[in-house]
Amino acid sequence: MSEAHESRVIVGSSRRSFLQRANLAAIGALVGSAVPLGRPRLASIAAAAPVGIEGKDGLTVLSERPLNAEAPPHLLDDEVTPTARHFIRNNGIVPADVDPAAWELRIDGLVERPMTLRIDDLRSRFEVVTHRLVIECGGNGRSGFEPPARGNQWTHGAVGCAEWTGVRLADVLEAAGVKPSAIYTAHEGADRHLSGAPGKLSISRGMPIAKAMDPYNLIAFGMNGGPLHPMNGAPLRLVIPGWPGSCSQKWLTRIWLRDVVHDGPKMTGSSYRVPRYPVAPGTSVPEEDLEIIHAMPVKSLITRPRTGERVTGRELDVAGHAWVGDSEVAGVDLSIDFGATWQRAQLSPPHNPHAWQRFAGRIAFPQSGYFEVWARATDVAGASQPFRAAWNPKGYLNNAMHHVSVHVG
Ligand SMILES: Nc1nc2c(c(=O)[nH]1)N[C@H]1C(S)=C(S)[C@@H](COP(=O)(O)O)O[C@H]1N2
Ligand SMILES: [Mo]
Repeated sequence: MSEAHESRVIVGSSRRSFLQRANLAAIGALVGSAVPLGRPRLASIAAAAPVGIEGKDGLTVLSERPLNAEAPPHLLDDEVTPTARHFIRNNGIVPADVDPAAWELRIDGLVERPMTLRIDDLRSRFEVVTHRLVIECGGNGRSGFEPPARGNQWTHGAVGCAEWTGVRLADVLEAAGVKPSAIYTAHEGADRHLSGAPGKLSISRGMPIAKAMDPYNLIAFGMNGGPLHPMNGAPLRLVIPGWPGSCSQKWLTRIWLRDVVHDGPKMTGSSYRVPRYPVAPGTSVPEEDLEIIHAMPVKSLITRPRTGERVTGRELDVAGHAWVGDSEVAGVDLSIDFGATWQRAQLSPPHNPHAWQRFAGRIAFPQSGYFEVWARATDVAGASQPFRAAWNPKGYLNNAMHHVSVHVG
């Protein structure tokens, strides 16, 4: 897919706009009341008054209501994704006037000891830990599918690896006492449905108990040493690395344990579900033939150089990150001849399980001219990124190889 891929609205803290001048707590209300805008309209607004989001910098806005924004690859070069560059994926109306001291999380359903916890209770009753964890939207890369799938047309940037601070979900579930009959979690947050209907959830997803007990899942109240950004779920969220970002409920208010596969909004139908068998592009697949996405596939992103760059001399340093659902990346290879030959890049181990891994390589070009640098990650089980990912009706799991183009000489 082309990096030039349209210049949508760029948001930056250096630019002034009504959202930037607005009080943070009021952003949700403002975003919620914004009129739905199509892309042509966004473009014209960009010329007049660029949309800004306080505390975010350089993100490309895909939609304003709900607010969805991603980072271009070259802004994701940091090993720890700065809060300002972590993508935003909202389904509903962001809660306004959030009071962290009064925030309550309810743990109920099939537990021995249902409980309501404030953030202070989480801090005092459980061990507080900090991990670097990848959150990737299940629809990241959707814009690369043909025929196109409906939904946010994410390119490559609906992914980030921030440093999250909180308590282990597993510790809290153990304290509540998971009953043997529980098989699935169900998550609820305080954002309202876009329709504004009271009590209607915009999204409520869950996961099997085995995944819920992953010691790296966090109930997080901190991000990169500070509080959560309001758009990333302040004051409290789940971080469930390795699985579709939708499992990581923001503005978390409730974890409900169930004896059935959770059937909340965005768990059923075509949401976060893919065909059980290979289908031809454009096929309409019956709902009963779709299955819930679990771990995300192996993937990598070239964050240096920025695509389109001019290379002086014949050598180029290439760098980026690689990650994979519940496993580890074993190698990253680079190609400048469209996959005819590959050279191995250096790959760092993850800082902790579920963190992305840095790769770096030096390319020597045989001559001047136009080149594409392609990257391909392979996980420890031997699965590699494909040139093209299997088409599916909602455009999930696009882990096709990323590339940047460069002009040498
Ligand atoms: N309450 C709530 N939680 C949510 C969402 C949402 O709309 N509401 N979006 C989900 C989806 S689809 C993704 S990919 C991640 C994105 O997290 P981020 O916005 O912090 O990047 O949040 C998830 N948690
Ligand atoms: Mo998502």
